[in-house]
Amino acid sequence: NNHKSFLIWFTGLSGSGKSTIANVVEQKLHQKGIKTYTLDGDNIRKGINKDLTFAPEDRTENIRRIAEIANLMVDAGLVTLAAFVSPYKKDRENIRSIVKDVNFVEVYINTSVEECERRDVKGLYKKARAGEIKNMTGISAPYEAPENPDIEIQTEHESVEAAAQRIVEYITPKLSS
Ligand code: GGZ
Repeated sequence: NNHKSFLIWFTGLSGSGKSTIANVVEQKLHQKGIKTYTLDGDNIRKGINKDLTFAPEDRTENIRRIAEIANLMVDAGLVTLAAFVSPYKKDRENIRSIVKDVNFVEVYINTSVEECERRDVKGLYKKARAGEIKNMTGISAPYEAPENPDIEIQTEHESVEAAAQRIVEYITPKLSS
């Protein structure tokens, strides 16, 4: 088990499919005997970052802390996956400077806000439309799409399985180089 470690960073709207795809990537890496860890809203925003809101400056701090934690995990030899909306370009650029550039793979989960709103898995879009949630990305807060992601997934045109397979194929040669 002497592979290189990576940070695979998933960015996209709420409900775009980041965590779903990250989980399948993780299963596929486990099948290859690779140890991974996934950081997401469930284990970060409920714990270490529970003091942070969705205001722009708090999102920036959220992403900064996650990048620092991910950097430690990459140092420890794990293939680390991170699934966060991460809507600001400058915050995502900052991740690259915290984690060494060569160890960073940016995956843009490109699902339209119309489709995310149709899915509305957690009912957040409905609440945002009703004004019960402020700063909802895609509705009342911006999402700055990546211009040059390493991988882009259009979930309206590609299955979860195919997307996950494509990500695994992208990183596999890098694990041993
Ligand atoms: C966006 C929100 C908001 C607002 C709560 N805007 O689909 P989810 O539920 O599980 O993913 C979203 C998650 C976003 O947290 P992140 O830490 O990824 O955001 S950021 O990177 O911008 O800091 C959503 C839920 O939290 N959620 N309110 N206003 N998403």
